[in-house]
Formats: sequence, structure tokens, C-alpha cells
Amino acid sequence: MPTSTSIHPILDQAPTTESFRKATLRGFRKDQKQIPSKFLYDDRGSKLFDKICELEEYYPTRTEIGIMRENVSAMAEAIGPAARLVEYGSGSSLKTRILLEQMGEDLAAYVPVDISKSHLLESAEALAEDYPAVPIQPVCADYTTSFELPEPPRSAHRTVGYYPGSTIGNFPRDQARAFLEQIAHTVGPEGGLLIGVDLKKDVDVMTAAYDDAEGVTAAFSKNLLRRMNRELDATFDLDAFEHQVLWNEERGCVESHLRSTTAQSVTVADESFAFDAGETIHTEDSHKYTLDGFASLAADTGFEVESVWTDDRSYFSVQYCTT
Ligand code: AVI
Repeated sequence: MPTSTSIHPILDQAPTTESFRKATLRGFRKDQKQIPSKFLYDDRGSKLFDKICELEEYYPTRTEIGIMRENVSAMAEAIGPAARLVEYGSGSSLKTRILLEQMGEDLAAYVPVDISKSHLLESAEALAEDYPAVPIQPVCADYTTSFELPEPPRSAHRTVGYYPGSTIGNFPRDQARAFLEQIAHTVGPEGGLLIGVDLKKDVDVMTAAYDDAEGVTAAFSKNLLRRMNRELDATFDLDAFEHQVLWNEERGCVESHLRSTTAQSVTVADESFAFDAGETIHTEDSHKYTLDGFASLAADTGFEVESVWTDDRSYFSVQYCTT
């Protein structure tokens, strides 16, 4: 139960199993079988993702946290007082704590938006306990579709989006553009966006981040098969697939796949699908940017990059954009 009055009732727009079924069948009927990566984040997937963030090989989280800690006062100044902060895909809200620590009562409200209801509630409750002065308005929704935000408190003077983790990289460029446009529309004129953007670097560093020695990322990826078995009456043998990653130079992204180790047939929601040995299901893209590349993407969507903070090795960037 919530322990603080600062937490508002959840605004529940959770996606249905039907949307998972439709997207899976549509993706499996293509020549290159695929599933939108947002379906990686059921309860178990969200917890596995938290573990990924602590892995030695997964540099983005550590690096972004370092950048946030070092530059949080400049970030708070850019966001300004009395802002309503809307976080897209809030998960455990770990990086948000750095901002809340700095801004606290300066924020008019914090609106975490996440697809996993239990994960959202757990972290909203923990935040409400630790930051009782900040009104928290949790929203359970698939933020890649259109969804409603709660009424802002009267004290809110502006809306600022927060999109850390380089999750923008999980969209192909055209969808990244459309999503940034949607955020620009939501925050309106005088609005802002604080965003984490992973940068291009040595290919081995980028691919190792998605193929850790402990196999946590493989478990995260295979959890999709488990989820299909549970929610769509699918018949996947988890041992007959392996996690595979590759760098696609042309598209500028690390691709993640589940590779069938043998020729087999699998049923999903009463439909049968044949797999050749070596055939893959494309589960995720993680696009990497140059600073110029992201600035020109942002400029296409009504945002202008105002400040950029990076680490010593220029592995990762946190950027503040205004409309
Ligand atoms: C959430 N997103 C930015 C992560 C990434 O780096 O693409 C998801 C992830 N998948 C495997 N490891 C991390």
C-alpha cells in the first residue's frame, strides 16, 4: 500500500494481451520474423533489464549515471522551477532519483509512464516515500501509442519530458522522429526534453554490451519466448533458440535476434510457424548516434539541442532540448 499521500491513483492504460497477439502474428508472417522490442518488458523482463543495467559489459547505465551526477545542477537549472517532469518508460526510476535529489520541491509533479504496472507501482511507492514533497502521478501505458496524461497540478508552469537510457535508440530513425514529434507536441511551446543518447564507438564495445558473459541479456531476450508460451499458448522450446547480436553498419545499430538452432515448427495463438535451422526472430535494435546525427534528428522534430553533457570517453551523452 502507498505510504504517502504524494502518490496519486495510477492512470491505467495498460496494453492488452490482444495487442501482443496481433503484433506477434503480424511480425511472424514477415520474411524476417520480428517482434516489437517493447514486449520484452513484462514483469520478469523488466527485472532482468534492471540486472542488465548492472552488468560490467553494459556501459550505458553506469556512464549515464556518472554524467547525471556530475552535471545535475546544470540540468536542474535547464529544467527550471515548477516543471512537471514526464518520464517515458520510467522502469525503476533510478536516474530520476538523481534529479529528484537535486530538484525536490522545485518540481510541480513527477509523472512516471511505464508499460509494466507492478514495476511502475513498486517504484512510484518507493519514490513517494523518499520524496514526499513531490506529487507523483503514475501512468501505466504503452507510451509509443497515444495515451493520456493526468491533469497537471495548478502549480506547474511547464512540462519537461525525461527520456533516459538511450531508449530512443530502440526506434528506427523514422519512428524516433515521430516519437520526438509526439513529445514536442506534449510538452508544447516553452517545453523541454532531457534525453540520454548513446554514441557510436568501437564495435566490440557496443556488441559486448548486448551479449554479456553471464547470459543475463540472453535470458532477457529468451523471456519473449516464455511470454509467448504463457500469454499466447505458444509451444517454444527455449533450449532450441539462442541469443545472437550483430552490428549493422548501414543502419547504425546493434541488432538482437533469437536464432533457431534447428529446423522446427512452433504454434503461436493457434497458428503454425516453420523455422529453418539458423533462421532468426529479430527482437531489438539499439541505434547509436553521433552528436551531429542526433542534433539533426531533433531539429527535424521541433526540438533544438541546447546543452550536451558527455563522459570522458564520449561513450554516452545526456542532452537538453527545447521546443
Ligand atoms: C532500453 N534500451 C535502451 C536497452 C538498449 O540498450 O537498447 C535495452 C537492452 N536490450 C538489451 N540490453 C539492453
